[in-house]
Amino acid sequence: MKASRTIFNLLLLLCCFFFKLSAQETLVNVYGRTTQSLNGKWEAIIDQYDQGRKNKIYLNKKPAGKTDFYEYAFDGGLKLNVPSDWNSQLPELKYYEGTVWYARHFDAPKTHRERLFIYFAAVSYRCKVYLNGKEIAEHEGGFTPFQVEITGLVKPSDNFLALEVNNTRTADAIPAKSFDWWNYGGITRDVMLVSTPKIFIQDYFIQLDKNHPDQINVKVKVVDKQKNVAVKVEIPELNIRQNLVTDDQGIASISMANLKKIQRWSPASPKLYQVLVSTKEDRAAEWIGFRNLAVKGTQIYLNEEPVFLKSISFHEEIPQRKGRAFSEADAMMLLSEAKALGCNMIRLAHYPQNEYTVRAAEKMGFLLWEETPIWQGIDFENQETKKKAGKMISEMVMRDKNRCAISFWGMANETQPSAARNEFLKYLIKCTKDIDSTRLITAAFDLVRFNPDKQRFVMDDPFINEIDVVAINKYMGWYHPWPVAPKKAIWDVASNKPLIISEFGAEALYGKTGDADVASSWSEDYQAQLYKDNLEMFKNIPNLNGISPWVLFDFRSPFRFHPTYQDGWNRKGLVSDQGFRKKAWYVIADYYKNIK
Ligand code: GCB
Repeated sequence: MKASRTIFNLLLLLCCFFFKLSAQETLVNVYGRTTQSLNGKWEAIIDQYDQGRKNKIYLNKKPAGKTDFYEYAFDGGLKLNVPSDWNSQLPELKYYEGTVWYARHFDAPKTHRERLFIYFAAVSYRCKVYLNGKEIAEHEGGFTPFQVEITGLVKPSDNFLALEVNNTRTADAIPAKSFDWWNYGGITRDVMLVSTPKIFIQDYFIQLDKNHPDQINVKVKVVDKQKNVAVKVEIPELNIRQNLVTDDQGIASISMANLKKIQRWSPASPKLYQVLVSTKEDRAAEWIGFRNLAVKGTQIYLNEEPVFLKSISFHEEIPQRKGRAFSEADAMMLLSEAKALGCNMIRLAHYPQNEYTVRAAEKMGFLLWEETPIWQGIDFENQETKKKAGKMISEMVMRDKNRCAISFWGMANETQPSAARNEFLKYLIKCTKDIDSTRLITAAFDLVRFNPDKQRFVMDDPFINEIDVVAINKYMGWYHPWPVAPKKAIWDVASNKPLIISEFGAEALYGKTGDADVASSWSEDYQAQLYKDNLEMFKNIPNLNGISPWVLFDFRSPFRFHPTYQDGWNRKGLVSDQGFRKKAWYVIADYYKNIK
């Protein structure tokens, strides 16, 4: 036993040596595992000129003799909260874009569990991870999780973990050089140690069959392609207990048909079932909902009923704190305001938000649209960027594929037609469908224009043929003057598919009153009138399946220069940065209450 353990550790060490730079496939449902939090106060060094790596500050050397010295020390310096962005923690860091080093010590006492991982729920934007003086992983992408195995690298006590985190905007990144939200940097989500047995449950995908409302499909994957592993799947409330065995890919799957008593999840009744997946040594427990979602013609159906999507968007930001949202309490703050508005859906803009938000939204009965930051300005010609985008979308889909609330995978926001764009987005659809082919694929476009000859809004983008639901961002009355009265604004856009208005709105400074005309831009009255006008126009969109006003809360954005009305904020919120509801909030609340 002891010898095999030593060989195993040696092999792992070798693997770590050869593959040291790539983070590994993440465990599904990390919050349902045996974990130890590494959140808290971390030591930090601001490295504006990127000198830390050259000076090997991750070695954390201490001077030995009296004449010995190092030009750095983590102890006794700056401390930053993890999780949190750095920008909101220190006035000097508000606009900071560059490198910050984070470090902490931790103990990893031996448990009966054999393998140990460090899991990062998100680090923005790129980072290198060093453990006990060695670089062990790197990751790019600020909104998806990654993990690295540290079995064999870790000591029982006093391990030194350092992260080199950098949030410099670059043309090849995702998002790219500029984007309409704050470029928060830092270890913005949970960090934890995850311990598992040697052979553990890596992943599972459990959901209702797309076409059969009485069939649950289960696919479980154990690590390292271990075959002949006995896997048990239980859903006690449905009296389901299935014993499976893994094949030579380490996969065990089953379709359980004729299940008569499944109560399906819906926004009105967000029923979740406890699901237990176990092997002899490992066990993952969680709550999963079952529902059917489909498109027929121009209509979206939820559990065979037509559904109108009463959606809203928000960024992963707590406006009052001027920082990233990162906790369950934060998720509740954002979601309860959406609930009060009467929404049944949330477009999580413009990147995968933390798992607390996704899971709480599911419990509260929100359908979800999730997307990666393929926002305006992505370099579609760059093959490296394309690879990164594929990895990013795979990380998102891997993490959230068991959440029945997720209804739409968003491929992109406001992209312009080109051969390179089409190829890039088709690749993203493929990456998505390779993991999950059951959700509806969508993308938000802004190309809709008014054709004066036809007296109609039209759109030409052949890419809409690749997706299930077409989403349109259109700022009538704000960025675009009305070509005709709202009542006469007829739409002939993607007329053979379901259409969602995925953004519309106007900026208003809370408390600014004025007439509801152009002269009163920035006023709550103007914003409210613009909402009424748009709602009027929406009556003329025959294939309309839902709307998602932009946006629930005012949010921080370097795009917004007006000193009086914006002051570094995008003021399109229905709720102000201080949490006050603007007049337009009531227009939408009323619409959502009364729409059939
Ligand atoms: C858009 C973008 C969104 C912006 C918004 C605006 O079309 O999708 O990210 O924040 O417009 O306020 O201009």
